[in-house]
Amino acid sequence: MNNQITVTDAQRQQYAADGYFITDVVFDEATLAGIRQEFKRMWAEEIEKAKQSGEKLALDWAMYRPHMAQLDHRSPTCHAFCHHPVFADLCRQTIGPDADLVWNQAIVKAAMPKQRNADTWDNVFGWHQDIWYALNNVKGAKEIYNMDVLREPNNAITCWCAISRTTVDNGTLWVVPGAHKNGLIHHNMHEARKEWQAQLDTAYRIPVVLRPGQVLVFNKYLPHCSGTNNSDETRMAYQIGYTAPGLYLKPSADNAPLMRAGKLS
Ligand SMILES: O=C(O)CCC(=O)C(=O)O
Repeated sequence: MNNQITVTDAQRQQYAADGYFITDVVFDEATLAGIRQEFKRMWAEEIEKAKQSGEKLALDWAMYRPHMAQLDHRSPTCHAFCHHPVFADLCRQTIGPDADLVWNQAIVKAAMPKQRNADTWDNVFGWHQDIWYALNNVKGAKEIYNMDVLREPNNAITCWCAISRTTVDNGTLWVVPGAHKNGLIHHNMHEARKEWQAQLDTAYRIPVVLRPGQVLVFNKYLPHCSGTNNSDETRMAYQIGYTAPGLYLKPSADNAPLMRAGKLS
């Protein structure tokens, strides 16, 4: 099967050494515009839901940093995007010929108000490893996941797709190259923000600045975080996780085959 996109030797080497690589622009503007429209529609729904809950933190999150998960169930456009041949190409050349879609979420960062107090909530997302969230934030993880598959470092990729441009100013992702090699890092729960924070030295962090349509492909052990949106624009990313089959112990709506024997399912 011919690939639309090729993972180069340099990208493979960077993935092994640093825990990530970055693709060229691999999605066209029409595709991105379709996703942006869907994110905006569902974002408005999240804000409405949070308003009704009456909880301040829920409303702050919904307005300034909504994480909207498993959008393939809520939007045919998002479903088609998660099953795009580009991701099959990336999986085939990293994980192998069989891969499942196991996670997808939009992370939208609205521009923060310019006038705010130092102690006001902001839309930073603290340093973390995605594997820590899977182990510690998913209720009953041991009954849901096959732990050997979950912990294996090289059977999965996370694709963080820039749906808008992502810059230092608008709160892009930061990574610590090579820190995936340290395995699982301890995280503390920050109660006020209700988020896990990895305890690591971030002196060698670098920002991942992407054009719309580029993809950061990273390892589930790679620590990453994202900054405040200090710009005037909305930052949109779509984070999609793929794993070799066998992660879920029982059939789950959150697990869908992407590809078998190298062919899109
Ligand atoms: O896109 C972001 O701002 C952070 C997303 C992230 O790190 C995650 O959901 O694991």
